[in-house]
Amino acid sequence: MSMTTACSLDCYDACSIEVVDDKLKGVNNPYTQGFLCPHLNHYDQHPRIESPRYKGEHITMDEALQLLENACAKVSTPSQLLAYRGHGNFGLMQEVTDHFFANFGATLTEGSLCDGAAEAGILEGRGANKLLSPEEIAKSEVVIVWGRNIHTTNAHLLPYLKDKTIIVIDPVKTQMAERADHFIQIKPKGDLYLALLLGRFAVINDMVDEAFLQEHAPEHDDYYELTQTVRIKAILDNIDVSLGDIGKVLELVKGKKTVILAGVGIQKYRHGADVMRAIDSFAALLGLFGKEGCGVNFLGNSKEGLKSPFMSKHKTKPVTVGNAEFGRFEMAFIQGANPLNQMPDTNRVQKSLAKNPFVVYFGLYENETSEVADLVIPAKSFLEKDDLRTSYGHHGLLMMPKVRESDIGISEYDLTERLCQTFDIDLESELSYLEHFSSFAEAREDDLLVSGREALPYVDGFETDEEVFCFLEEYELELAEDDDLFLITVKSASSLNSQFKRETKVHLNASHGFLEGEKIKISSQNGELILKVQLDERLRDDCVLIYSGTSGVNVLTDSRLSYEGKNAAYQENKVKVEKC
Ligand SMILES: Nc1nc2c(c(=O)[nH]1)N[C@H]1C(S)=C(S)[C@@H](COP(=O)(O)OP(=O)(O)OC[C@H]3O[C@@H](n4cnc5c(=O)[nH]c(N)nc54)[C@H](O)[C@@H]3O)O[C@H]1N2
Ligand SMILES: Nc1nc2c(c(=O)[nH]1)N[C@H]1C(S)=C(S)[C@@H](COP(=O)(O)OP(=O)(O)OC[C@H]3O[C@@H](n4cnc5c(=O)[nH]c(N)nc54)[C@H](O)[C@@H]3O)O[C@H]1N2
Ligand code: SF4
Ligand SMILES: [Mo]
Repeated sequence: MSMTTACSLDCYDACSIEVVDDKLKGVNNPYTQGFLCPHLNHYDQHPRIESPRYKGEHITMDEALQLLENACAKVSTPSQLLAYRGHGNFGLMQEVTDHFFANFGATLTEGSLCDGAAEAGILEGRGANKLLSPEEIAKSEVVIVWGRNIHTTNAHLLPYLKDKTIIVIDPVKTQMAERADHFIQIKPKGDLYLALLLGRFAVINDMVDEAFLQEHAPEHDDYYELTQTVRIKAILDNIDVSLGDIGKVLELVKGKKTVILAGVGIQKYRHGADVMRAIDSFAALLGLFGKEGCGVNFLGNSKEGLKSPFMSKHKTKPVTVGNAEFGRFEMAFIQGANPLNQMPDTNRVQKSLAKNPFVVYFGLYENETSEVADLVIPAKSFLEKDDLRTSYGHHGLLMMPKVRESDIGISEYDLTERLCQTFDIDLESELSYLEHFSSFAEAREDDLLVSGREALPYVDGFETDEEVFCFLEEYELELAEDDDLFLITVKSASSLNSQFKRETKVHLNASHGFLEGEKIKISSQNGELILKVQLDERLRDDCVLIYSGTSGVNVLTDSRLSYEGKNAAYQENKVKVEKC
């Protein structure tokens, strides 16, 4: 028997899956093109948490739920319960737990560990974060891949990029950089200046779209003035970009349908919102918004056009997810997340979790967080419960019906239903929520899309207060001149953040004099860790790379958030390396 569902993982691609004789296969639709990635090809090989546990002892699910209810009932005031939800599963029904916690009066989180800085920049400039679909990207002639590692994180977009002129801007020589028509191996954190200078030279070279600017972006002269504050030679030397690079980019995009694919790499800094705005500003000068085959694609708002049936806000003030103080609460409910590995500043998180008297971990796999939790509740996997999802990479609305029975775990809906019954909170049937979300679907040939979205985003203008594009107006950025190394911490091919097969090494090139496999100490002002070396000639001399999910990586990062967007800023700290 065969059934169709969709991958639940936090990924641009949101693939459709055919389950044939219990095996997972990629569906041959426009997004999935018949293949899945290693995570899903080996999905069933990763050991699950099979039974609930309390203080290390196995217990029944009913006992676990009873303990959960007792703990909720015992907090001195509901806001003393922190509900911390990650995106281990991207399904829309995952948020049903927010409904209970918000009604109960618990403290929820706001902000992001992921894309919040650039999203804040997009909202300021464009008023709404609309995604540019693969179908539109396919109509472009030139693609600028800016801080995004498409072969690893977004492989199903590759067929849409065939035969295009490719420009890559990245400190790492990625697979896409290998095949690019032009590659700028920029110094990390240099993007704001590069974007400002591209804008300035686009004006000098008469490449701006006057008609577009007049109608949609009237403040362009002010922006041009802002770009003139950049001291060209000193800055280009600092960010390791040449005037030739700028000339080459402008020559390649001139008169061409151009798309910029920006990834989270550009915005892992406190000033991340400004970087995105400067990139958007360059695009606006060229008139790239609202035109066929043109635009700027970041992680789009996957919820655009949907209305949540769940209560997710309450008068209790939320805490920011990037620096949540677990220790300030009497209870923490952690769902679909591994904060002890993925949040910045692991040493702080560890101490903070240790101070919390009742930590609940609700997830699929054992990890750093499940290890310290008082109560561990296994979840059902996406194959074992009903859900549906949207994506930040395409407009699909994908059904995720249950395709397997399992005795392991509990679904988010069933757990919520039990809590709502106990605490007398209204909850509708699971089916009615599934139908609610399904009602936002519109049929295309053989798949479903979120209805009402513009196929060509911003074709009717922008959604800012003045309904025009708002250029970046000011910036402040000091570029350090020390000899410390930049920390690049990005996604690996074998893991999905901390799920599946994690990387274990520190990557650097041979110029530092270390040998392959040698153990070295990496330290930042925040902490230190020891890892084995993997020599990696894709890197600049001034960078080390440690993949997301590597045990201990976030000992090096700190809890300061982005200036806008309340986002974690994983690459703000520089590091030193030494023999140990
Ligand atoms: N295989 C796999 N796929 C994933 C994930 C995973 O863990 N594994 N995670 C998913 C998630 S949660 C997300 S948010 C997406 C993110 O996917 P991407 O947007 O691709 O993000 P990253 O892999 O973090 O980084 C992308 C690129 O930014 C570059 N970069 C780093 N610093 C800078 C800089 O200062 N300037 C510039 N120009 N570039 C820089 C890096 O070298 C890297 O090539 O991927 C999703 N897909
Ligand atoms: N150093 C460094 N740190 C990073 C990043 C980086 O690039 N570098 N990236 C950041 C980014 S972009 C992101 S998005 C975050 C991600 O951070 P997290 O959201 O914490 O991601 P994961 O570590 O993958 O943890 C996901 C958890 O979800 C659980 N899970 C999976 N499916 C289900 C389900 O159906 N139900 C329930 N209840 N649980 C489930 C799994 O057990 C897993 O432990 O990390 C951030 N942290
Ligand atoms: S993780 Fe991404 S690429 Fe892999 S199957 Fe899921 S949606 Fe597709
Ligand atoms: Mo993310």
